[in-house]
Amino acid sequence: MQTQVAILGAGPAGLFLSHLLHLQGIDSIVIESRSRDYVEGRLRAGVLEKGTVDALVEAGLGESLLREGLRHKEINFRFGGRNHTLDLDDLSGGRYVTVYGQQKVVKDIIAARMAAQGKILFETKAEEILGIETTNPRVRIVTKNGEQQEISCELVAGCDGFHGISRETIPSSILKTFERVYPFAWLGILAEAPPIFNCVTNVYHEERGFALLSMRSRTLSRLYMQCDPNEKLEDWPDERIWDELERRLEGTEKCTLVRGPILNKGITPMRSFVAEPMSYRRLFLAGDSAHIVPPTGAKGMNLAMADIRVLAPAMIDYFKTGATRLLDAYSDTCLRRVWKVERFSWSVTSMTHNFPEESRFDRRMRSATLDYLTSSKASGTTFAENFVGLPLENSEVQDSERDPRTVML
Ligand code: RFL
Ligand code: PHB
Repeated sequence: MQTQVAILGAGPAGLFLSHLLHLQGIDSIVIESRSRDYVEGRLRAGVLEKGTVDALVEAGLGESLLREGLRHKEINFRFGGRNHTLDLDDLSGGRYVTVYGQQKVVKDIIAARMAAQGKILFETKAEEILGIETTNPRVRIVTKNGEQQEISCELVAGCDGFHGISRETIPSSILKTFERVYPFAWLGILAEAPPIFNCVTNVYHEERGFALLSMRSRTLSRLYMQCDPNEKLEDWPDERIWDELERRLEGTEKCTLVRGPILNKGITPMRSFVAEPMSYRRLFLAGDSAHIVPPTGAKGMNLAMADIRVLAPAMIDYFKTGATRLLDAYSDTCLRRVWKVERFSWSVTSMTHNFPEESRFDRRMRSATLDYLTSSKASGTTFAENFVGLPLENSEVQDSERDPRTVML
């Protein structure tokens, strides 16, 4: 098989890239180890920054998103048993976030690719990327029948998530990784129950820790709470989950959850991770393959989409003009934003989660930080600016500033 761009992974990053390339007449093949049903049903993120929504709409992918997405101009923090609201609209100069499930974004893009006869190879695993230092890289794949094939291409996009194979293709002498694994996980549920607040609510309880109340529609709640990373789902029958969530919500300002059937449960470990550089010769990493943020802050998918908003124009410029300037600057351009978003996600996690071996003083500091956040315009503005989404970085990197490891040829 032959294509211009081989894309590993049909998550939001890989799919959006193949769609944007297609709009400019550039051919790609997406390789995805899972089935279409699995990818479309995978329950994950829900909060889209305005920049992500605008990019999807501009690319003709906004029909359901604009109809069904819930616009949130506020975010709540509940601590000390009381609710406090940040007015994102006011603090960020009229910006907001949109709640729309990641699996819907994935479904919308797959539908658009299928309608355009796009090539997505489901249940096909990328096993190895070969010849990345040559002008003709290849991806070795294995189909669901166990058949081995090669895809020959000009550029490779590594959008295969944290556990993919792309990142390891970068020689270990060049790849640097930065990581922090948190001493807690998130237990998340999707429940057929109307949300009790009409915006995302971060809850902090000094003894019991973090909880998050979000939603997918007016009748579906998406709820999370911090738990021990070694905890097993079997130990969390439905009633125990509701009881624990309610304990984290106790306080003077009453707030009672509506309990309903739990449709889905999962435990997600929490980490911060960055790989540098994000490109090597003809391989370009995007999304979770290059960086992970803890989900507090709701940034993972947005960051993946932001990478693609830099990568797609760079690839298009290369195929249209032969220029490698934007591709060579890709890693540096993305990493400036990545580190700022890593900082935000880490700081919101630290501000709202209990860590082992803390003193009562440490926990009271956390409540004081939240109090400052929700009562100071300066602090609220900083939070809002990050939560609605920082602007994309400019790709105009000077030759002298460019990381020589990322130069394509
Ligand atoms: P994905 O979505 O992981 O897709 C990678 C794809 O690559 C495939 N793959 C391979 N295919 C072929 N060959 C191989 N060798 C392969 N190895 C892997 C995989 O099957 C998969 O389909 O990465 P991508 O596209 O970079 O997208 C990243 C996002 O999925 C992720 O950052 C977000 O879900 C994170 N996240 C959130 N992000 C937000 O922006 N807002 C949120 O509100 C938000 N909430 C969340 C989240 C993630 C969560 N979990 C479960 C980790 C809440 C949670 C609980
Ligand atoms: C979600 O709705 O899934 C969600 C909301 C806010 C977060 C993370 C996830 O910080």
